[in-house]
Amino acid sequence: MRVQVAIIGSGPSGLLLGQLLGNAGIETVIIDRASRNHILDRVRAGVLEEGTARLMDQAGVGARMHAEGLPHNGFSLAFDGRDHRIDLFALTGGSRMLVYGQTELTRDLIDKRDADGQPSVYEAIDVAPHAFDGSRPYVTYEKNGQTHRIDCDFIAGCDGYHGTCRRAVPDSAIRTFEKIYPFGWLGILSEVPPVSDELVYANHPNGFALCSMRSHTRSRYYIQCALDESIEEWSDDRFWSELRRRLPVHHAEAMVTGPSFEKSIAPLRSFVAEPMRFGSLFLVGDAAHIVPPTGAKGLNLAASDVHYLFAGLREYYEDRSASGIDAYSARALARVWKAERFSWWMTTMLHRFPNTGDFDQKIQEAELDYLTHSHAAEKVLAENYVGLPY
Ligand code: RFL
Ligand code: PHB
Repeated sequence: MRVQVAIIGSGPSGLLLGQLLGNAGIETVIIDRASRNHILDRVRAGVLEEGTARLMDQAGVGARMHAEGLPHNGFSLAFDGRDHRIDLFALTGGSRMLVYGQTELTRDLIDKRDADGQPSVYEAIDVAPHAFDGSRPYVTYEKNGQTHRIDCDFIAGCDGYHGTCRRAVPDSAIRTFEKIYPFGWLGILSEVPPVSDELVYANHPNGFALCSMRSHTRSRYYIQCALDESIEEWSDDRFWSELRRRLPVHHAEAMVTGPSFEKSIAPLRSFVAEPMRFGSLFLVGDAAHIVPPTGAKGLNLAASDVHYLFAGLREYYEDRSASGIDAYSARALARVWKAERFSWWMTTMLHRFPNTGDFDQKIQEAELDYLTHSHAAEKVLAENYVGLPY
């Protein structure tokens, strides 16, 4: 088989890139090691920047997102028993976020790819990129006991943090930067109405908590937990009472609880690989960078990478110019590092760090106090939260 662009990974990065390229008449195949159902069942991000929503429109898959997504004009910072509203819309001169689950976005893209008859391979074993330092790269994988080879012009490594593409790059050609946080997020989904119309990010002596949602009837809640905790130790009752404890009283009293139908612990990490291009291999999304989820930036960064790479590849095929693909890594990384900074800052401001001394605790309190009393500081938060322009 031969295609112009072989895409490894059928998450949001690979699917969005595949759809944009397909619409522009550029042939792709998407190869993933997971099954279609596994990909469709994953629960992850929930909040889209306007730039991500625009890309979904550009890909021709925005209809359900606009019909079912919930526009959010602000969110709350809760600490010291009080709420402080960040009015994103007013502070940014008219930007808002859209609550629409990554699960739904992925489904829209997979359905469209199927409807367009574009090829995807699921449950592929030992997927590997080859010869990407030259002009004849190819991808191999095994399926049903047979080895397959796909020749291509370019390989898009959209295979997430644990993928194979970044690891295929020789150590001498790549530099990585990493920060591991000493806690994780325990998250649940429950079929109960959200405690508030907007998201609530809470800083409490017991640790961070986040009230998010997927719809008017489905809530997504998170609490900071230790890394060595196991899910089995967290009954639903224990989760609800700890979440309540970390919220201002009016939220705790208003909270509707019910059984959870998804419960998981995610570690928090900041990570960047540089550069994001190695010959004819491009790294996109989580394959190249990870942010802690506190700033809601992971999926949105994947989308801006896709925007830059799609623009470069289209220029290459339509105008016979390599300038866009040559600029891809630098353009993407400039935005990535600002989102890394913002996500680190939100994480540092809102979590309780084990073994923090009194000085650091006082600095955190001063940060929150400053933020909620300075219009300039609120504007900086809002500008970054809605996503820097691209
Ligand atoms: P993905 O989604 O990880 O998809 C990668 C795909 O590659 C496949 N794969 C392989 N295929 C072939 N061979 C291999 N060796 C392979 N290894 C892996 C996998 O099966 C998979 O299908 O990466 P992508 O597409 O770059 O998308 C990134 C986003 O998924 C991620 O950044 C977000 O989910 C992060 N994130 C959030 N981002 C936001 O923008 N807003 C949020 O509100 C938000 N909340 C979150 C989050 C991530 C979370 N977790 C669980 C880490 C909340 C949480 C709890
Ligand atoms: C989510 O709804 O899953 C979510 C929302 C905001 C975040 C992180 C996760 O910052």
